[in-house]
Amino acid sequence: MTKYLITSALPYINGIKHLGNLVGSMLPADVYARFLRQKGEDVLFICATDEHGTPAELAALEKNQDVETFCTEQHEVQKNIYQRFNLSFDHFGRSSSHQNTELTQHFCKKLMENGFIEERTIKQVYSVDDGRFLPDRYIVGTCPHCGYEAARGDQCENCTRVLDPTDLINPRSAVSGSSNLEIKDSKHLFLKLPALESKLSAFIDEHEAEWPIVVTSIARKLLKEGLRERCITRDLKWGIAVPKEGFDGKVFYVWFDAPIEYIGSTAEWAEKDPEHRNWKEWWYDPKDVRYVEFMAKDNIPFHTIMFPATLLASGEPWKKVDYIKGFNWLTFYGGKFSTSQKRGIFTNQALDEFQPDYWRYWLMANAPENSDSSFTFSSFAATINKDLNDVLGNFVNRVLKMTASKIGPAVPAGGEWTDVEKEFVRVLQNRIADYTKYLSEMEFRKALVELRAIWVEGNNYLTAAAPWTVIKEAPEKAAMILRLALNVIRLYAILSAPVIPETAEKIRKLLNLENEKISWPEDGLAEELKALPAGHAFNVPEQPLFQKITPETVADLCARYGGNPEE
Ligand code: B3M
Ligand code: ZN
Repeated sequence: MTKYLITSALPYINGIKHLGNLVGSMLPADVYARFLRQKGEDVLFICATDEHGTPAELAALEKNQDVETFCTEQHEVQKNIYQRFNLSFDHFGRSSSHQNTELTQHFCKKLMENGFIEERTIKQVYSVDDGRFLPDRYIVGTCPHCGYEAARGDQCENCTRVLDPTDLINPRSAVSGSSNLEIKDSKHLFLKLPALESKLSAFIDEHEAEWPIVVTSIARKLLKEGLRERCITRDLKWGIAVPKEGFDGKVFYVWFDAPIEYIGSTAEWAEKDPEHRNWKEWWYDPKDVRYVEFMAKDNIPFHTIMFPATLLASGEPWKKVDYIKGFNWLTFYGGKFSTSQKRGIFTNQALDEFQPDYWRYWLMANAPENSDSSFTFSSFAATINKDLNDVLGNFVNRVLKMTASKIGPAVPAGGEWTDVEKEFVRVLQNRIADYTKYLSEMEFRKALVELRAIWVEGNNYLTAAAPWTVIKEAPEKAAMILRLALNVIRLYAILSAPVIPETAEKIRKLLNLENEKISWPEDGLAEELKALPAGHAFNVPEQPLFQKITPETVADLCARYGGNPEE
């Protein structure tokens, strides 16, 4: 049997992520993992915080914390948010773990042994007063183009021009403000990507037909431009030490160790539980693992070139990705989400406003799969009100309340299905087949259109069958209709669970089905729709599953988060 290894791009530690980060990797990965688990597949779903690099150091500095404390705290903050979104990671690790340290150093040694690493001396800016080398963005000065006084060594924030630290007028250290800077020689390790070009090209060829265009086009473009040696070490204190003589005080470049943390996090998962001690079965020469990665498009170069290069160059049989699901951008009213400009809505804020399933549903229905998509509060409210409230919520409430009031709070017996029921079940069966196919293919927008249509079919059936009228003349028949409708509610909980797991759980509680195994309906839907036997007790909802979002709320959200109620 195939096992599924699923990884989501690792959220960077420097701050709380926005909705775009969530929908670009972690959330769709979760929907896919949940779907496969329900289908009975063996799934391992791995994520972690990406903790090294300059931005982590800078963020810690800003908070007046040492970077290790900062990362420990921020890891917990992010982990907690993802738990509240019900992201079902098997493990949410940390790239600063000892496992990742050992693995990263192991890979470096293998790459050196196999001749894929070259040592070079390069010129770096050294701050005498800080006693350290400064990466480009740690150097500030006056922009030669626009005169902005706080331009960074890599880019001027004011005129957006890309800069070299030596372009800056009056350069000084962003750490201390000192202008006592020197240019010094520094030794670094370079990964010889050109020597791996043909192997990488063959690796992309192998997957070209299957992978999304957004993924292969980026990889192809890089290969066409020609690969260059890439520096994989940095003059920083925070990071994984370089296991080589003469490299004291240097660490690996964050993008070298971050993808290795997919493996590292799996090793962390194993450490938690002796039952997982054979974790290498997922990664080292596995025979039966399908490995799927989720990420936004800016991460694609690292996952199609850099990480496979590391694995290939090791000469060891590490598992390489089988499928990459890449995403475009989610925008906020067509523009960028921005922390500094307080534009957009961040994951913690989102949870303070509404239950997680509202977000999960809107984000998956509007996932930026084939192009960018734009978040607006009006669109959000419209979708929640129509799809969740009017369609799903209404069906569940209506059926439970009507049955309880007209017959009683247990599944009624009733007679045989008529042709109307048989036709309804046939239509559902077809839609479920499509929904299942789209989820398997990770075509999430199409899948959600189908899920909604499945809910709509239930409402249509109920309207056509009209049990509230039928009950007067033919109580047996009305009972049959409601028994089927109650079973449809159970089915909806199963089918909706990958996308809106908390709602699915609420519905299952209403049906007293908390402990039922929620396996995916395969063929034989007719049987599935008889699962709830006559006499099975249910509960009447005390309040509706969802609450409508009013125009006033939309206006208020827009005022607080910077949106436009007219859009
Ligand atoms: N940390 C994503 C980012 O912050 C980056 C992903 C690493 S995946 C190995 O852009
Ligand atoms: Zn400028």
